[in-house]
Amino acid sequence: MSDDEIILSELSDDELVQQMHDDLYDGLKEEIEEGTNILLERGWEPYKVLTEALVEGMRIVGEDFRDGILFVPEVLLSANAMKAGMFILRPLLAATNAPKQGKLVIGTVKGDIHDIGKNLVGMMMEGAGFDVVDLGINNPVENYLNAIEEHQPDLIGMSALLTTTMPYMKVVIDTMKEKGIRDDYVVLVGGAPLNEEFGKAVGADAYCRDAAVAVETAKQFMKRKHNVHASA
Ligand code: B12
Repeated sequence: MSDDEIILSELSDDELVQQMHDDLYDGLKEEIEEGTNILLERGWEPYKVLTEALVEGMRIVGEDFRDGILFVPEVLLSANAMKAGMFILRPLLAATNAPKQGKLVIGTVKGDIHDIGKNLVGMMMEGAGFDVVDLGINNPVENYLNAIEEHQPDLIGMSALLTTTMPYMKVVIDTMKEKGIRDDYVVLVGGAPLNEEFGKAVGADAYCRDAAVAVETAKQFMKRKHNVHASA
């Protein structure tokens, strides 16, 4: 072992989180797994590990990708490392014994293969007591319609990370309108290039900035739904 090799378990919490940002940047999957486990062993809440070590690391990757410092192959490695960390956290986030809330069908829209944010929303929703049907990436409108028919969800979630794919959300919502089923479901949309205004423009019920907001918003809609049923 060389003198300058870093032993993750010997770092302080702050140093370790910093190191994990670097390791995520360098796409080092095993180091991310190890760092995630160390923070958990030190008593960190899974959500804190997720946001402070992983999501923040990916934010930095995103900046350098945007600025042309990192390229697709490198970002793919970062994404794989991030997913390895998320894989460890997923069962912990899901094991909260939250009361059953409802069902969500979620997918990334057609033409778009970004799935980290969608997966994260799915994980957090599971943790909050929702059943989650994950349609994966690159979903044409038919996939959403088939899933609606098969799973009878309460909520539909659509994710898009590209300015070129986000308009497809309107295609899905408009098709639901044409079929007369739009108002039977709560439609949530999200993804880095979206905003509140866009959510309104495509006819979604809500745009959610991040997974935590998605959970809160979904819960509120479920509460409203129950109240409507109770007073009907
Ligand atoms: C990782 C990444 C990739 C990876 C994806 C790996 C994977 N499995 O997902 C790879 C390398 C494959 C990739 C490819 C490309 N990418 Co890319 N990618 C990114 C990057 C760096 C990070 C995205 C990410 O995972 N963020 C972390 C997660 C946690 O955040 P999030 O996705 O925003 O999700 C949160 C919220 O938005 C919200 N949310 C998300 N979805 C949903 C859904 C619902 C229902 C709700 C309620 C909430 C919600 O909650 C999430 C959790 O808090 C972004 C940079 C950025 N700023 O976003 C670029 C970025 C999105 N990519 C970009 C580009 C251009 C591309 C490519 C076209 C590059 C190329 N030349 O090939 C391809 C497109 C491929 C395709 N057809 O989809 C651009 C898009 C620019 C634009 N204006 O459209 C960005 C912004 C980078 C940049 N600035 O240039 N990319």
